[in-house]
Amino acid sequence: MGKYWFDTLDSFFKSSSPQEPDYLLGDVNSDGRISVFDIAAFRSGLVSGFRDGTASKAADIDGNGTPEMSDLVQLCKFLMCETKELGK
Ligand SMILES: [Ca+2]
Ligand SMILES: [Ca+2]
Repeated sequence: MGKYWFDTLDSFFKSSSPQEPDYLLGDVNSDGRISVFDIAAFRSGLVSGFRDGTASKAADIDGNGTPEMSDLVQLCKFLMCETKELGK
């Protein structure tokens, strides 16, 4: 394939790829992974407010728009391997 097709396909895949969220669901402290530290960050977020909008979105496990106790319970269950996926 020539450069034309490469450019055409390249722009096609770039334009059609779904928009990646700028946060990882459950990664409340934004360190790139889901761990027990996120539970601590979640608890302090519930008590005194989340650090920023990204932390708040990462904490909203069930996606209902509000990080709340039920989201924290889901995160705890995920970390204890009681559930395999978050947000399902
Ligand atoms: Ca984390
Ligand atoms: Ca929620």
